[in-house]
Amino acid sequence: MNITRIPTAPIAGMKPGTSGLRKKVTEFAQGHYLANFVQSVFDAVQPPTGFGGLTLVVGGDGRYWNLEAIQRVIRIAAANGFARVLVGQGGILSTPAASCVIRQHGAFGGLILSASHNPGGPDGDFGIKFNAANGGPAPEKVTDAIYAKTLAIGEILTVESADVDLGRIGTQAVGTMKLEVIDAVADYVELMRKLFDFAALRALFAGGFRLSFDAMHAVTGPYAKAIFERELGAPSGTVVNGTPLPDFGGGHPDPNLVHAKELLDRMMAADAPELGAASDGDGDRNLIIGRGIFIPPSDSLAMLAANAHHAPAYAKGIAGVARSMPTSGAVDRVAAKRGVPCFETPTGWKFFGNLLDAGRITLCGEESAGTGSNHVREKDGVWAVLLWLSILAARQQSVQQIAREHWATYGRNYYTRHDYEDLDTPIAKALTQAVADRLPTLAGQTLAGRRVALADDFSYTDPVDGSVSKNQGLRIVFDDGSRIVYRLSGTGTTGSTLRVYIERYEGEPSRHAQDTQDALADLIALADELAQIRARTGRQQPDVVT
Ligand code: VG1
Ligand code: CO
Repeated sequence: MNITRIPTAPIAGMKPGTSGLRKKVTEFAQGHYLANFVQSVFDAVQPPTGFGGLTLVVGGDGRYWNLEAIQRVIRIAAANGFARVLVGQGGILSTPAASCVIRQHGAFGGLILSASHNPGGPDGDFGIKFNAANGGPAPEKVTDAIYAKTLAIGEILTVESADVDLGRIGTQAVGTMKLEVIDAVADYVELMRKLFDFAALRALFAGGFRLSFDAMHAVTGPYAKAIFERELGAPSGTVVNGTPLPDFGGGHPDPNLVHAKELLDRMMAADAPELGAASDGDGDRNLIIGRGIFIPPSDSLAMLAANAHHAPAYAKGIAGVARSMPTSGAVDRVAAKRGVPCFETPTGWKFFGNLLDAGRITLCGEESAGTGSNHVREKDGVWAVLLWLSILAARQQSVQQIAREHWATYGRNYYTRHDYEDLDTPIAKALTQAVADRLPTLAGQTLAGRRVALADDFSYTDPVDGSVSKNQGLRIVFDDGSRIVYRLSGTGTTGSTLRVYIERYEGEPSRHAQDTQDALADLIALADELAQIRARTGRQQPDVVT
């Protein structure tokens, strides 16, 4: 095999502490930008004995430039000595499916090509990240090592070879490396069959139950069609926008109430289906809407935790749960009642990995519409819908009834997230710095009629390996459990995005009927006042309210 050594210079742009690289396609397509990152990953993770005998999994969400990027990754993997690369047919693997394939095939790790919920197309975003042998995003010590390599890289190894045929299932050779194109959905469907009672779900659909699943022209289409329509017998048309398109049909594959408005409107109509759901670009997020009722992701996590035993995989109960710090405390109340531990981690799925690997938790989730379990090491959109379906099948109640009963039992965590997108980075940084500077003076003060119990910059010590992650979000916690949290997004590609998370607990069911924004009005006003958001950014309101 002829290995070509291409001299290169360090690249800028990987944010330390993030699991990969997310940039405009135009940036990725320039010169050796992608190759630099891929080589940096291999330099950082290479075992002392090299990659001989090891398997790498590669797949993406089908966005613009996916196929080109995969061809390049394959050549670099061959030159770096991998024995085998597994690629999903057509270059497709949803993020949870990639996690599943890595685990199922005992791979060394995988490269996932996706910018998740960010828009695609020639002017859109692209991304790549490395997942380890457990199927999960690389932990911080690995991403730190990758980052260090991106600053020091001098050479890329690649081979000169023709493009492989990604449409044909089977084995091809790239130099001395075996390239296997695999069915992109088969392993994943097999895993779902083990976790859920497909016969019971088939019976649910046979009884006339209606689901509307919006794949948002992104990667979950093939998975959703295979599972909901073919395996479970839901009528065709259950999956809408089900063909992955390179530009996601010009849309923004982010399953929130703004970008999944079509689904929201369908679910609020008089003849709405029983359950509505949507997933994002790479298939790891989920939006859940029952007929006439939106279920906030933090509540969905709590409801799934409270009802998981209705699915065979979780019938024996759950070991524990975890949520990211800005996620509402709804799941904490379920854990307390069940007598299982609840962990509070920083934002990002990689922080759940150790807890899942150690068997300390079974379910976990984030307010950003990510829910998952120990079945893979990524959040999983289709899985969340299957768990909801299992619960609806077992309880024979509507989503509304389940939600109302849940809130009556556990109380309700009113919760909202306000996003201010594409702010000038210096303005966003100055704003959070000013809040950080004020935090020490806030403890003990009374604001909006509540006493501040805690005001700090969240820092996390991993209970499994003791590693410490600092600066994970500014939080102001009141003695009644209400909270205001400020964080800057780590996944945006233009300017800075400020996220403000606001929460209040209401234990009294008779006061549960309120609109969320009304229920939180005084805290929303306080959040603006404390950070001077309108004054500093010039924005009169957030771009996205969830
Ligand atoms: C966002 C979400 C976070 C999620 C991350 C990756 O990060 O808030 O909860 O883990 O996206 O999700 P940030 O830093 O922009 O707030 V995905 O669907 O892009 O893999
Ligand atoms: Co995603």
